[in-house]
Amino acid sequence: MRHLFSLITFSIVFCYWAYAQNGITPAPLGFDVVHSDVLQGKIDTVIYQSKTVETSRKALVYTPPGYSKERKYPVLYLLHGIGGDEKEWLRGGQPQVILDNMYAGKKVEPMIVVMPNGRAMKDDRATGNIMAPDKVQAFAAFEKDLLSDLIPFIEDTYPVIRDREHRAIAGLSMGGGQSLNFGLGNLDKFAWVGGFSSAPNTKKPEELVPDPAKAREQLKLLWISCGDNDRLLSFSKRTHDYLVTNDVPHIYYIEPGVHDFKVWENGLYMFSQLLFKPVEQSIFKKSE
Ligand code: FER
Repeated sequence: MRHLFSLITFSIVFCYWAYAQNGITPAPLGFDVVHSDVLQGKIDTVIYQSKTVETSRKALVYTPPGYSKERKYPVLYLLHGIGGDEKEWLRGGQPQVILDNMYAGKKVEPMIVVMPNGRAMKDDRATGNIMAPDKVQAFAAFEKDLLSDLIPFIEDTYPVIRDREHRAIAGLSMGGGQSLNFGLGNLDKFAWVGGFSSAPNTKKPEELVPDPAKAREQLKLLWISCGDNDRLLSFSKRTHDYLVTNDVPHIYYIEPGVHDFKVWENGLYMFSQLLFKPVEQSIFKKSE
């Protein structure tokens, strides 16, 4: 009996450990709370010239604790939702605190995180009717601003590694749709792609991934997460279904929740831990 008990305990602990090694355990309590003994990264506001929008534009850049110009870093582009701007993640989601805590726990590869304004138009504020067609269209126009203006600016300004395997894109809601559209649409630019609660701007699966074999070969990680009570869940689900049918490895992570920062903070916590390191292929099995 004692042996049986030990065996069961061992099995539970081992399974948890094995699961944890894959970096896909949900965020623990306190992950988004400032701890006084944890070193902090730094947030800069940068201004870049956009040929696409024909104006200067703002973005926020988080550099990790211990950041040094003598090193070269991979970059995560982290995008906001329809009611937000470059400050939305900071206002609602504490990404700098989440990342600081993960660095302290050695859970994450040192990386630069860029939070742009994804509404690529001259007046890019989230004011007035945020659903107005020109404002919604500006989220699509951001693809060109990102690829032709912002990424070159970041790569000329910060010590970054300039290849697809060191570039990730993820976002929440409209930003999740953008990340899937731009990431999967530009596999020569991004090897790591994540959509948290992706919005109706997400392209139809067959447009998103017209060449499953190419996606299979090129992607390091494709992450799709959503709250189970999010009214936008169908946009993640239809993408997941197509990826399963077409045998494209990805993580589909549905958690209890709605369309809010609880899900997006957890998405950032789980996704960012997997970035820029070898991906254990067994993590894909869980989501199919
Ligand atoms: C819509 C519903 C939601 C839509 C966009 C959203 C463009 C975006 C939500 C968000 O970013 O939080 O019909 O159409």
